[in-house]
Amino acid sequence: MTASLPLLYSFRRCPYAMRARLGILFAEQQVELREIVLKNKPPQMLAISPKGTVPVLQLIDGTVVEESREIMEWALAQKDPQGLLEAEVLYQANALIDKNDNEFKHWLDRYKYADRHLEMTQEEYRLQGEEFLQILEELLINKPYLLGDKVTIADIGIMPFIRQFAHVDRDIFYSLPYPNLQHWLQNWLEHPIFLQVMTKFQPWQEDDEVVVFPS
Ligand SMILES: N[C@@H](CCC(=O)N[C@@H](CS)C(=O)NCC(=O)O)C(=O)O
Repeated sequence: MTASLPLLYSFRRCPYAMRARLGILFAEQQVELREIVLKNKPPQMLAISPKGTVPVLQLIDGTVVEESREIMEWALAQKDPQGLLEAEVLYQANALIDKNDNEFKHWLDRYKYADRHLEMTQEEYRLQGEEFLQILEELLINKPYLLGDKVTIADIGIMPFIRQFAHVDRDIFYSLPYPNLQHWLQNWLEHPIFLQVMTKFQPWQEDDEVVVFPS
């Protein structure tokens, strides 16, 4: 049987899966979506991607794309009406996403789960994470998006992680001296594409009807 749409294993609250879904929506692509539960991953997903992380995308030709950045890039390579992958800023966008994934995420996890990482206090973890927030704040001075007047892959690749950082303690986040970043995040949280990205789906079961995303 030939699959008619690429198949995306996803988890609503995972920031990596959010960036993949953002990429798919900005690229005006459609996928078959299977919502998973991390504690009970479907064997069908593990069979194509034994490393067991979401998101995982299986293309119609069977190719498996199992890194969120590659899923965004695959989607936008199909169609990129808003120019998120525009060459001019791509190097800078990738450097920012690298910093997010390789440095900020480390501090974000510790800030969020400080009770599991007792080497430093939660405030110390937050302050480490804030070094990245300061970089973003500077970039956003007089600009609606991280790299200028237009949305790029950096915005959609990083936004879910800043959301997660903010949601550890919203009162603290919105009291910090990052007005441009707070405004940027707020705009994303209200963005129609982000709202669509956060649509709730029941966890997939084998006999379920196909869920097409976006529908
Ligand atoms: N480098 C991967 C990381 C994905 C990742 O770590 N996803 C988390 C959920 S947010 C996961 O699936 N963790 C496996 C688990 O908790 O069992 C990517 O960019 O796609």
